[in-house]
Formats: sequence, structure tokens, C-alpha cells
Amino acid sequence: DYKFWKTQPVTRLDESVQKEGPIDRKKTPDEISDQPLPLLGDFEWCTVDVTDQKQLEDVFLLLNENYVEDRDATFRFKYTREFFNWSLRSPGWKQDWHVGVRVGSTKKLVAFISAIPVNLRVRDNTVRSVEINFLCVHKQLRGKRLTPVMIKEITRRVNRCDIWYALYTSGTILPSPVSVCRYTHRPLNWSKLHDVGFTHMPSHATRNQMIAKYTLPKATSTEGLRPMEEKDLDEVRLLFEKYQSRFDLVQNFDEAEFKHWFLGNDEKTASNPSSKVIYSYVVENQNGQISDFFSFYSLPFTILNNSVHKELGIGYLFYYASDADLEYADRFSPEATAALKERLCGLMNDACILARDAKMDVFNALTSQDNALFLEPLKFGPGDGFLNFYLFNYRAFPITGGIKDDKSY
Ligand code: YNC
Ligand code: MG
Repeated sequence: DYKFWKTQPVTRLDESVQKEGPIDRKKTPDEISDQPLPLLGDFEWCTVDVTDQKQLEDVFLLLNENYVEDRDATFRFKYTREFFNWSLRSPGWKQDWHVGVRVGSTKKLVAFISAIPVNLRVRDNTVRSVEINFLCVHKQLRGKRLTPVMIKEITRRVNRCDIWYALYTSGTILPSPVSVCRYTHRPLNWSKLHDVGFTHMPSHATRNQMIAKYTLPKATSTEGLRPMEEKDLDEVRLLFEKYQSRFDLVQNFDEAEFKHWFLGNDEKTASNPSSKVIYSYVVENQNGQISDFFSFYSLPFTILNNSVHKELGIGYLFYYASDADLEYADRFSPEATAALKERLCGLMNDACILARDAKMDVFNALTSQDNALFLEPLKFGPGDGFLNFYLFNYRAFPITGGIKDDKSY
């Protein structure tokens, strides 16, 4: 019955939203306590310094052993320093928002939650917010109501910085999702996925048929496709903003953020390509203009208990943009949609090829953005997972997102 969530400024599950906007009255940071909430027992708050290798390792250990995993525990996310540099140290990041709980006597890290600053656009309103991620409580401390304390503490620390809204996602149903997406998977290396138990053989098929079904062309086919470079940033960001205007809930990126999220911030990646996190590509046409862009990131799984395969390469479709529909007066007309669909199918097929070449075994995408246009034709299959999107302290009508073409998702 959501004993905790009932007390928070969020839309109730049975509530029908009448008007969009903030839920709580407007407050100022000096109304917020400068003292952390008390913790029970032998627990103490800590602020994790993720630039310190030892402390970062504590976070990996906690997350690798206690964060989201699949049902039969054969896979585990393989977080790396590079991944955390990217996802936790975006422009404006604050050490104070990397919140941990340690056992007083042993200093073992047993819980974590993080925030990064983001500018959201909810329809026509810009909302200065944070994004909350990596909430994790050690398995042995579950069900003890530590989570509400973690959430209240990070809220306090964020409110002290005069930010009052948040975006977060979870597989769990809480009051109340503004949007729901499904995970879909496009096998790139079917035989390995099958060998490690990630995919199952349909009863009517043979191994060779499955391999043939998912075999991609040797090379990409979009003319002018190349890795995105620093000199492209301004032009791509402009294209991206035009494209994003189709959607009702988006994150706005300023210059520094755009560079961070699409070119990454790790100097070391060049010397160790296997640790590369973000991959961004542009299409440059014959006039030297950029007509399209797409990006995906790498977050592999460690495979437990397999003598042959130790790691599963996983690519996640991130953002993309195209000018394919921009010449149409009505960007949502059937003609514009058909043009966009054709272009996105070509681009995303190339994204799969590039991900395969980067040694990824599966390519994941949500049913968000305009993904419904290409998921089925490109053989993405629906997964078991759903992802719910939530706003804290902000009421919004349901967000339906891009083009809906759902047949199977
Ligand atoms: C969840 N995922 O409903 P009620 S996603 C939010 N997000 O409260 P306890 C959650 N709330 O129902 P446990 C939640 N999961 O009584 C549970 N809850 O009102 C609520 N898993 O607390 C739950 N990471 O401590 C209930 O639960 C209360 O020991 C129960 O711990 C839960 O990062 C959890 O899936 C999830 O580590 C920590 O199971 C634990 O079961 C775990 O007794 C594996 O808690 C990893 C995992 C979640 C990933 C994520 C986004 C989190 C968003 C948090 C909300 C942020 C609000 C905005 C704050 C900033 C505001 C500003 C400005
Ligand atoms: Mg607990």
C-alpha cells in the first residue's frame, strides 16, 4: 500500500491528472535541514568519492553483487571505471550526490544512491531536475525500510541545491509512471547468446536457421556514415534539438552535456579501446552537411559459471536524430513517417553492424523514441523487462512519446 510513497509528492496510482506542474508548494533551500537524517543501528552515511579508485571499487562490489540481475543469476552487469566516469560524472555532477551507507564497525558499503543534474522538458516546460540512478541496498539488508531513508536523504541533498524535481526509472511499479517502455533485444551473435543461455532455440527452428536469421551484412550501407568528431558537435546538437522537439518528455543537453554524453569524457579510452563506453556516428552528405546521427553505449555482462565465455558484450541504443522527416510540413503525416521509417531502418541496421564489429553480442533498445518504426523489421525481439519512467514532485499527463506503431510490443 506504498506506506512511504504515500507521503511523497508524487502522483497517486488512482489519480487522474487535471493540470501539469509542481506538486509541493515552492520552497527555498534554507527551509531544508542541513543535517542528514539519522540512521538506525550501526550504519553511517558516507559521500562516495568516485574519483578515488578504492571507493569506486566499493561501489562496483556492491552493485556487481546486489544490483539488478536476471532470474537465474547467470549474468551480472560488469560496471567499469569508464562507465561510471560517463554516467556519474556528467557536467555539474556533485560528489555530495553520490550517497552511500556504510557499516560503522567494518566500513563496508551496504547501500548506494546517486543523482546527476539534468534539464528536462515536459511538453513546453523546462524543469531543472536531477536524475536518480543506481539505488541499491545489500541483499542482506532488504525489507528493512532503508530505501525510504536513502531517498529522503538524497532529496534533502538535492533540495539544498535548490533543485526540487527528479526523473527516475525502475522496473518496479510505483506511484505513478508517466510512461512505460519495454526492452527489446536484437541478437548479433546468436550462437554465443544461445551457448550462454541468453536466448533459447525456438522448438520449430534449427541452429543454422537461427544463425542465418540474425546474420547481418559484412559492412554498413549508409553513404557518408562515420564516427562523430568534436568538430561535428554544434551541427549535430542542432539537428538533435530539432528531432527531439517531436517528443513530450526529453532531456535538454547544453553544449558541455552534449559533448559529454556523445563523445565521452575518458582520456584513457583511446589507449584501451575495449573500455570504450559511448559510440556515436554521423552521416555526412555530399554537401558536407550532417543529416543523421545515432549513438549506443556499451555495458557488458559478466557471465557466471561458464568455462568458455566470460563476458557478454551488450550495446544499448542511446539517442539518434535524422532530418528525414523535416522537409514535411506535417512531421507526423503518413508520408513523413514512411520517410523516417525507411531512413531509421537503414541507420539502425548499420548501428547493429557497428555494434557487432565492436564485439557486442546483443543490441538492446527500448520501445521509446521512434523505435517502434524499426524494431520489428530489424528483428528486435521483445524482452521480459519493462521500464517505468517517473517524475518526482511534478504532475504530468501520460507521456506517449514518438510514433506509435505497436503491433507486438
Ligand atoms: C525503487 N526501485 O515501494 P512503499 S531503480 C523507488 N524505486 O516503499 P526497503 C522503491 N522506491 O511501497 P528493499 C524501489 N524499490 O512502502 C522499492 N521501493 O511506499 C520502495 N534491488 O524499502 C518500496 N535498484 O528498503 C517501499 O526495500 C520501500 O530493501 C521499501 O530495497 C529496495 O535506481 C531496493 O533494483 C530497490 O537494491 C533498493 O531491492 C533493493 O527491498 C535493491 O524495505 C536491486 O522502497 C537493485 C535495484 C533500483 C534501480 C533506481 C531509481 C531509484 C529511484 C528512487 C526514487 C527517487 C525519488 C526522487 C529523489 C530526488 C528528489 C529530488 C529533488
Ligand atoms: Mg532495507
